[in-house]
Amino acid sequence: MGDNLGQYRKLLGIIAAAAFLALGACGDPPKLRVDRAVLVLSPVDSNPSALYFNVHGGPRDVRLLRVVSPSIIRSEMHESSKDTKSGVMTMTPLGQITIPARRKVEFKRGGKHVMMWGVNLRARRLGEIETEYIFSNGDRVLVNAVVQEADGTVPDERKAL
Ligand SMILES: [Cu+2]
Repeated sequence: MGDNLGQYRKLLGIIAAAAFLALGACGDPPKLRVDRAVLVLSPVDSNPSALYFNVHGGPRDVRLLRVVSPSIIRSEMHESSKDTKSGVMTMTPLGQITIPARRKVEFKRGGKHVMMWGVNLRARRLGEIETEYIFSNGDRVLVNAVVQEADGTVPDERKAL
């Protein structure tokens, strides 16, 4: 009887440990993060380039305040939309963008994007640019974005090296 009780207790211990591990795996809170960042260079140097990326929401709703980089002069968040009557694409500057908890917000061609002015030679040569996403909860997410020409090829300056 004593032996049985001991084994029963041991079994309970194993079940409790397994349940704890399972909770740990499922209970991880979602992490606010950014991926698939690509900066598409403007064919004309004086015109802004466009940054596209995905933001994955964390455990709570937050707002994306702005996106900065040490390799540019300035940036603005925009939304592209098509005028239903004329069919002409227009861009509107956006203020803060809500990133709902556990949801993905895509910045993509024909939609939301970040315009960047004055992309420096270093970023063009590296084919990569450091971008920082600043959120209303104080989170700052650093991501290296790929730098591409408008046709998807590597930047010209890189070829020239
Ligand atoms: Cu724009």
